[in-house]
Amino acid sequence: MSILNEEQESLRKVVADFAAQEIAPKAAEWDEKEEFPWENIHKMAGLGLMGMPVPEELGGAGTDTVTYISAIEEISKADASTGAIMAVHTSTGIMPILYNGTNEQKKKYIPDLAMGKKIGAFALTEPNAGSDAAGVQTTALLNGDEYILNGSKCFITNGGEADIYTVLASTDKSQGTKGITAFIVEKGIPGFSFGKKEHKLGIRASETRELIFQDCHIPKENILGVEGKGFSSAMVVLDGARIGIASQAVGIAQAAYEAALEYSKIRVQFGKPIGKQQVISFMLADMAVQIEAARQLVRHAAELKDRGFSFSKEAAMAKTFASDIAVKIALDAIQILGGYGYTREYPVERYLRDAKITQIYEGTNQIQRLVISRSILGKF
Ligand code: COS
Repeated sequence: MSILNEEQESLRKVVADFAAQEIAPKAAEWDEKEEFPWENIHKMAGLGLMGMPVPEELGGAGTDTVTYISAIEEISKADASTGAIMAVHTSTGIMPILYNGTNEQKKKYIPDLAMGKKIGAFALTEPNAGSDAAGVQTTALLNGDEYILNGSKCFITNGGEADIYTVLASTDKSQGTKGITAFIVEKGIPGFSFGKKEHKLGIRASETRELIFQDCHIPKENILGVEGKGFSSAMVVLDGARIGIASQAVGIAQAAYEAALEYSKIRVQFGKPIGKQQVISFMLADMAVQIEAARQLVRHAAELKDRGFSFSKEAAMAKTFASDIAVKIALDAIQILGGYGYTREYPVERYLRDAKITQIYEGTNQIQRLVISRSILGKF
C-alpha cells in the first residue's frame, strides 16, 4: 500500500501550495545567478520543513519518513536546488548526529539545525574516495585531548553555507573501513577552510564546495559515535539519504511531465493540439506510468524505514529507478516542446540539467546496482 493517509496528504498539500507560490516563480533566477536561495530556506524553516523527521523535543516536526520525502518531492518539483539543500541538510546533516550522537551532542547541535537556524552537511567524498568510499585519505590523529585533522573533501553539498559538518576521516589506515571515524566539525574553527566553489550543470543554486583541513584541532568530545565505526554509520545514513534523492528525482520528473502536458494541450499542429496526436499522447502516458512506478518505489522504501525493516536494497532500487526515469522524462519533455524546450524560455531544459545529478550523487546508480546485486547474490 502506498497511499498517503489523511495527515500525510494534508501536509503534502500544504508544502505543494507553498512551493508553487513561493519557490517555483524564482527557481529560474536562482539557477541563472548560481545563488544560494537563503530566502527559500528561511521561509521553509518558518514552516518547520528543515527538520521534518526530527523528534519534536529536539526542535523538529516529528514526521515520519513518508511525509518527509513527500515534502522533498514537492519542493524539488518547484526547485531541485532547494530540494537538494533540504534533503542533504536533513538526511545527511542532521541524521548522523541523531543516529550516533551522545545526548549532549544532540542537545547542542540538533535543535538549531532542525529549526533551520543552522545548515548541516556531510563530508565523505574525496578526490580519491568517491564510489570507493573506503579510500578516505583525510586523517584524524589523536593528540592528547584532541584529534588533528588533515586532508580535503570535495563536492560537498551545502559546503561553505553549512555551519555543522559530519566529517569522515581515517583514524587508523591499517584497519581499512574499520579505521574510519566520524567527527562533528563546526564552521569557523582554525584549520578548517573552504576551497573552490563548483560551477555545475544543474542544481546550480545549491552550493557545492571543497573543504580543506590543515592541522585542524577537533576536541575529543566531537567524535561522532565510536572510533572506527564511521564507515558503517555513513552507509546507514546514505541508505536513508538515497530515499530523499529518489524523491527529489520524482519531483523533477513530475515538473517535466506537467510542463509537457500543458504544452501539448495548447500547441496546435496539423489542425489539433499535439496532445491529441497519438505519438505525443503515448509519450505522456509512458511518463505518467514511470512517475507513478517511481513514486511507489520511493514510498515503499520510506515505509520500510518507518516500520523498522531493512530498506537498503529498496532505497537503492528507488534511487536507481527514479533518477533514471527523471532523466528520461526530462529529455522527452524537451522533445515534446521541440525547439522551445531547448531554450531557457521554458523550464524543461533546467529539469534535464537538474535531473542528471540524481543519477550521480548519494552514490552513483552503478553503486546502487552493486548494492542491489549484492543483496540478491551476496558479495563477490
Ligand atoms: N548498512 C550498514 N552497514 C553497512 C552497509 C549498510 N548499508 N553497507 C556496508 N556496511 C558495512 C559492512 O557490513 C561492512 O562491515 P563489516 O566489515 O563489519 O561486515 C563495512 O560496512 C564495509 O562494507 P563493504 O565491505 O561492503 O565495503 P566496500 O568497500 O565493499 O563498499 C560500497 C561498499 C561500495 C557499497 C560503498 O563504498 C558505497 O556505498 N560507495 C558509494 C559511496 C557514496 O554513496 N557516496 C556518495 C557521496 S557521500 S554524500
